Amino acid sequence: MSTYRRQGCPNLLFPSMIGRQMPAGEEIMAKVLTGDAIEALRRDGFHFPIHGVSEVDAADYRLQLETFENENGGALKGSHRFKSHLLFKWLADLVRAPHILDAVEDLIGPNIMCWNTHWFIKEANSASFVSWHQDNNYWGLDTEDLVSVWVALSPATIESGCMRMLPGSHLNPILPHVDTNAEHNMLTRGQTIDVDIDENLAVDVELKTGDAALFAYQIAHASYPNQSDDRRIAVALRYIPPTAKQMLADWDSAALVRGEDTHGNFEHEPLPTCDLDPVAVAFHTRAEEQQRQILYKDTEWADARVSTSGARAPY
Ligand SMILES: O=C(O)CCC(=O)C(=O)O
Repeated sequence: MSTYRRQGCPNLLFPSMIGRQMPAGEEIMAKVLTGDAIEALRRDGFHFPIHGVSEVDAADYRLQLETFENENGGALKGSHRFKSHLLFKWLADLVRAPHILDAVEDLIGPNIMCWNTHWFIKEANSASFVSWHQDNNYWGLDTEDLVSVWVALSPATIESGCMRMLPGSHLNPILPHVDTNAEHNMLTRGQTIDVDIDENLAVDVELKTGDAALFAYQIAHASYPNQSDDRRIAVALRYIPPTAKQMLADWDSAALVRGEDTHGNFEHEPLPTCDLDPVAVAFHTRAEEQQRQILYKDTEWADARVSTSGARAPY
């Protein structure tokens, strides 16, 4: 436990802390994050490392992932890279792990929904990269309180193409983005911030296997190709408070992982009882299709993976 004294800070990163009715100057008990960590998240928009999973568990999860890949035609394909906590039991358990939820609770309060899980896998010596972007530019969620917990299942180093973050960029309004659809860009539309980023100010988020980084919905971040001989494997867990709303679709879903759903804005996702549990897989098919429609809204792939002109969506 640590205590955190709230400063008279008008630019609150996580407004739910106001919802916790913490009068200015009073102390709250944080469950796991130190005051410095919370302050870093507010000031910089990210904090790392925190404990994600043990090295033994990281190796086991990697084995389970790679076994699934080997049995299903190779590297995890697009539809399996989103909302995978509905497919894999170990991931359903990880998004509910008390030590991770304690950290998220310190930031957004006791009612927590897991909205998504995203895989970011860069093959060894591959050209895959992630352009500079802000997640709140395209996920459609009306909240400033989304917290990402990015868990490294292999080393994230400068050589392997770790994330880079621009401190304080979460305090800006959404910056203009363009869709580049660039080859090797891991983002669905190659979304790229359309203003110059001063790379000298960026911080490399290097993580050991099993460690995790916390970051804000609005932070500008990117990553470069993997020049190492191992795969760079990460899964990002996305948490929201129930006050969040989906603005780009009439329907969206999330798993209630702690506390209560005070607003009913998301259909609750089932907890899989095993890998590829048929009930959860059926839910995943619906939820992942909705994700696709949100991500490709206003493009030729808004309605189907293959457009009327015959072009296949990148994912
Ligand atoms: O894994 C990466 O390199 C980028 C991750 C990312 O963009 C995200 O988690 O939002």
